[in-house]
Amino acid sequence: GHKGGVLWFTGLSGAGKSTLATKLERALFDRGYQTYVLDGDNIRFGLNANLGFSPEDRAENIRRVGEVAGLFSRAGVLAITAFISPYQSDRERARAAAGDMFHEIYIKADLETCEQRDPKGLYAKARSGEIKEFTGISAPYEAPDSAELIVDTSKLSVEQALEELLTYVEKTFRK
Ligand code: GGZ
Repeated sequence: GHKGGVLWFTGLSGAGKSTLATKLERALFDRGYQTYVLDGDNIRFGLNANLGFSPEDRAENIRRVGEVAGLFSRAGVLAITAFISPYQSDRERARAAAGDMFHEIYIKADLETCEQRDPKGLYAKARSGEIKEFTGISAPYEAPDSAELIVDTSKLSVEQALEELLTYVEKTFRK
């Protein structure tokens, strides 16, 4: 079996958080893990549909996600969260809400890399001013200083990044 817990991904838009969360979930399912991915697609359109991207709204977004992830964790599920979560203080509060078994994972890619990828054209819109308060362009990103794991997606392939994550999960949550 495995322990419940929270894999808290943080990083810029385009760093690979959702991609890796989804692939990791699939790989862990094949290894008998119970997981649940929380990301913008299932949270920002539902539970957090009333929130935008001001610092206050991001704080509330992350606060709620931290609470929900904590519920999954205490139910024995491995929650994988994929939010930019740009503020250190919000991540620390999520850590406190989720209890021990909270593991902060920095999905790291520099701004230049993310902006070149720009899969949804959001960086271009942020540069032109069409999107305000965009993380990395017109809103801050505070890189973690005590992440349990750093996965550098500007240097690793998706497969290599996934391998690092799988190794970490098996080492940390297998029992
Ligand atoms: C950052 C934004 C913004 C602004 C819309 N700033 O790469 P995506 O598109 O698919 O994922 C990003 C997502 C970020 O939502 P989070 O809930 O993860 O943010 S936070 O943790 O800061 O609350 C991006 C899109 O929403 N998006 N506007 N202004 N990202």
